[in-house]
Amino acid sequence: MRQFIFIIFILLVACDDSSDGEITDSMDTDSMDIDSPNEDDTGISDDDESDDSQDTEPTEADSIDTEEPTGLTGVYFEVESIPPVAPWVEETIYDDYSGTSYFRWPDVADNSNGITANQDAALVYEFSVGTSGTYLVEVRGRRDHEGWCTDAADDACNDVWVKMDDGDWIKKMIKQGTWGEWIWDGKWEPGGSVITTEIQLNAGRHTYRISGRSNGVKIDAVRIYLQGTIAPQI
Ligand SMILES: [Ca+2]
Ligand SMILES: [Ca+2]
Repeated sequence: MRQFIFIIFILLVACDDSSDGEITDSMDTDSMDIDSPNEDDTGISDDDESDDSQDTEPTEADSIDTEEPTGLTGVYFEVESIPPVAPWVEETIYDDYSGTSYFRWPDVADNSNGITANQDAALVYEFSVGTSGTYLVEVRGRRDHEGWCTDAADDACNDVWVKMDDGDWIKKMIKQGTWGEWIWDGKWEPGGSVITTEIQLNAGRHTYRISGRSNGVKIDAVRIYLQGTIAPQI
């Protein structure tokens, strides 16, 4: 009987060992399962790092956009994006202007042609393009039969002075045969010939200046865009 009980005891101990082994195996399995989630965590962590780097990249891109807009081929800006320089006057009398207002060059010239010869009232506009090439420069403006221009000739009351970067001041017209309506005019007169304004610009920052020439001329907005592309809108 004692031998039988001892054998049962031995069997019970053997079963416990087996049970411990199963638990140990199970723990090993759990341990592997834990390792596996850890690896997944590492993967998630990588994803997080990836997200972080993605978060960083747009910031760097924004920085690039600010300094040198990659690929940008056109800009549109309102003349009133900067304060008027005297004697330029900011007005909203004639509607259908772009943006919030326009600038008028008042009747300051007292010569027979109503022309200001110097360019000391320059409006200075900074802009950037991201593509080097030939650009068209157009100014939106108008002239009206009023004040000094009431009985002015058809080629009067329509000119401003413009200057790109370190170039010369050049007479630019806002005319196209019209009175009393807003128009886009891309013509200027370098060297005595009226031609389309085509300027070679490198990618980067540039400065465009406008000063008054003709009594009564009004300017509203400017668009500068790569030749062969669609003119930028408001
Ligand atoms: Ca003229
Ligand atoms: Ca405007």
